[in-house]
Amino acid sequence: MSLLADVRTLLDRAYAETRDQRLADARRRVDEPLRVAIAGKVKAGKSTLLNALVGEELAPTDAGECTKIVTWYADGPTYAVTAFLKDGHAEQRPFNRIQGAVQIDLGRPADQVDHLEVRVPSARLRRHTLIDTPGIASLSTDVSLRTMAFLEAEGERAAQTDAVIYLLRHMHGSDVRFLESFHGDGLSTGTPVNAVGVLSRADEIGGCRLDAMDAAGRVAERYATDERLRRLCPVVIPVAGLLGAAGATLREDEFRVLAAVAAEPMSDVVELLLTADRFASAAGRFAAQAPGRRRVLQRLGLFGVRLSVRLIREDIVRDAADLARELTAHSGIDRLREVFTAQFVGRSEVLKARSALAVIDECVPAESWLAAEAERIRASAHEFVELRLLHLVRSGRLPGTDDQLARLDMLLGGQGGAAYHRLGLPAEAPPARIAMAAKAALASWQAVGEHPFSARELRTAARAAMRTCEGILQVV
Ligand SMILES: Nc1nc2c(ncn2[C@@H]2O[C@H](COP(=O)(O)OP(=O)(O)OP(=O)(O)O)[C@@H](O)[C@H]2O)c(=O)[nH]1
Ligand SMILES: [Mg+2]
Repeated sequence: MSLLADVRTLLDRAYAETRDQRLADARRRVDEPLRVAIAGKVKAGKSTLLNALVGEELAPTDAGECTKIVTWYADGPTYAVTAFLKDGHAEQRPFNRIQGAVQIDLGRPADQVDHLEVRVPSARLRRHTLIDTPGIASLSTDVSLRTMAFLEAEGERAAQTDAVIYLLRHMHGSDVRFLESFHGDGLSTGTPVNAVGVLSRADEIGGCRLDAMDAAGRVAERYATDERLRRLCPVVIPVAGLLGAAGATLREDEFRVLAAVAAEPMSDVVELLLTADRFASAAGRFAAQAPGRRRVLQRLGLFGVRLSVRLIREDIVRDAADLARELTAHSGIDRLREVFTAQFVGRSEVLKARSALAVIDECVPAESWLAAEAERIRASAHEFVELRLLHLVRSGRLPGTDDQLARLDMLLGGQGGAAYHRLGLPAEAPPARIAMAAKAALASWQAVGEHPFSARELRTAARAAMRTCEGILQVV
C-alpha cells in the first residue's frame, strides 16, 4: 500500500475514535495541493515572487494592512476571498483588484484575522497552494512572531505548511538564525529537507548593472558553499521576481514607453539610464513622457529598464511579446520553478504524509495505539527513512567522504524525486540507462555497506541507499 494510503486510513481511524476536527482537516488536506510558504524578511520581495510564480499580479506589494496577514493563494473556480478569523469563524470578504493586485476589504481590525484565503482560477496553483507570509522584521516583533508561529511546528502544534521557499537578500546573521530556528529531527516541518532558498531581488546586486544576474549567480554559489547555510537551505537560486512578474504581465503600452526611450540618440539614452532618479525625472525635453517612464520603472526596476532598452536597441526584441519572453528568461523564475517542481511537487507524498502524521501526534495521546501506528509508519516507510537520512546528511551528522555524501544526498531525492534526478542523469535518459546507473549505484553502496572500515552509521545509510536503488530498478 502506498504511504499516503496508509496515512489516509490512519487519519480516518483517528478521527472516528476522537472526533477531533483537526484530524478531519488533516484528512482533507492529504488530497489537497501541497502547501508552500514564501518567507523572508520585510521587503525581501516575497509578494512579488509569488506573483511571478503564478504569472499574475495578485499579491499586493506595497504597504497596506493585508501584507501583515498570512494569505493563501489557491486554485479555485472563480476569484473569491475568505477571511478565517481567530475566533474560528470564516467569512467571505469583498475585494477589488487594483492594477491586478487583490485588495481585500477586511471590515475589521487585522489582528482579528488568522489568515486570508484567495481563490484564483489558475493552472499554476493546481498542484500547490502558495502562501504569502508577512515579512520578518526582527525576531521579536508581533508580525514576525506570527509568521514564525505559522511556519514552525510549535510545541504540540503541527505546522500548516509542507514546504518553504526562503528569500535571502544579502546574507545576514538573522537569516541564519531564522533558518536555524527550524530545528528538529528531520521530520518536523521547515527543516532543510523541504526548504529552497532564493537570493531575491537579484537584479539589484551590484547597482543594477547589466551583469547583475551573473553577479547574483556568483553570490548564490558562494552561499551554497557556506557550510552553515548549506545545512539549512542547501539550494539557493538567484531570482529577480520583479522581472519574472513583469515578464508574465507586460503590456503593449509599457513596451511603447521603452521603445520610445530606445529610439533616442545614444547619448540621451545613456544619460536617462544613469540612475533611477534621472530616468523618472520630468526635467528637460523628455518631460512629457516622465509619467510613463515612472510607471515602467516601478514595474521593471532600473535593471529591467536598462535591459529592455538594450534589447530593443540591438533589435533583439521587436514587440511586447518578445520582450516579455526575454524578461522571463533573465529573471531566473524558470529555474526556480524547475527546482520547486523537483523538490516539492515531486516529493509531495512524503511531505504531505509528514505534515499529516504531525497532526496525529498533536491530537492523540502519546501512549495510544494510534500514536504507535503513526510511529510505525514513520519508522517503516522507506520515504521517511530517506527523509531522515537526507536530514542527517545535510546536518553534517553522517560520516562519509564529500563524494559519498553528495551522491547520497542526490540518491535520497535531494535534487528531486524522479529516478533521473536521483541518479544524476538528464531528464531524457532512457530506461536502460537509468537501470544501468541504478545497478552501478546499488553495487557501490553495497560495497560501502559491507566494507569493514565503514562507520556503522554509514553502513546503515548504505543499506537504505541500496533499498532506494532497488526501488528504482523495480519500476524501470
Ligand atoms: N528591483 C527589484 N525590486 C523588487 C524585486 N522584488 C520586489 N521588489 C521591490 O521591493 C519592494 C518590496 O517588494 P514586495 O514583493 O512587496 O516584498 P515583500 O517581501 O512581500 O514585503 P513585505 O510583505 O512588506 O515584507 C517593492 O517595491 C518591489 O517592487 C526584484 O526582484 N527586483
Ligand atoms: Mg509582501
